[in-house]
Amino acid sequence: MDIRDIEIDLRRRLSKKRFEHTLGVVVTSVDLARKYGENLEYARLAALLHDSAKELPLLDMQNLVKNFNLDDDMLRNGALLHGVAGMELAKERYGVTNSYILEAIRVHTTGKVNMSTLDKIIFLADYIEPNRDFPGLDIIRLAAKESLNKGVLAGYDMTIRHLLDQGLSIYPLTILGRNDIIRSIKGG
Ligand code: DGI
Ligand code: FE
Ligand code: FE
Repeated sequence: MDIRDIEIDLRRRLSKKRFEHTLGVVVTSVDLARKYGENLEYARLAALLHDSAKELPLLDMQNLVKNFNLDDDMLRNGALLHGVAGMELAKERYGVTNSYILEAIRVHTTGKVNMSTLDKIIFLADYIEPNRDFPGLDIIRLAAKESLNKGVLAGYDMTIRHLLDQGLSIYPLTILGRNDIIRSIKGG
């Protein structure tokens, strides 16, 4: 499916709020791609599809990922699972084959160790897109202007703080991803 048709399909499938968030992530990802030297079309397509599975019932998400060996924490939580499910939907429904793009969709919620530039751009744009507004967001926006890694670190910090405040579990990959970014920043 070409990108215009994907956008039309998503406009129909997603709630207004989620679709507007998606368009915000597209604009912000393209800006970040320009700033940090990533392919603009990859950024556009990954951003457009990053939350494509977010509003599916948990059972549908689980069905999409049935060929993967995922742990129960991931499988029982749509807030985590929609990245992997979104990757599968991008393949099955929208015909995306580029593994660099698919990976950025897969890891956009938790991040991972050794994120690519595109992974970081989608992860960060998801926080700072213009429709987002929560206390502390200005810190992430400022960090994103300084460097991609500093922006991503500020995003991790915000998520982990939020999870702690809400008494929620922290998915281990989130911690490993944050440690890895700190290592990258220290190493230059
Ligand atoms: O899909 P979005 O709302 O645009 O953003 P997202 O994909 O970053 O998802 C945010 C949700 O994911 C939010 O409810 C918190 C949850 N989340 C992110 N990291 C973790 C997490 N939940 C758990 N349990 N553990 C995590 O490490
Ligand atoms: Fe998401
Ligand atoms: Fe999102």
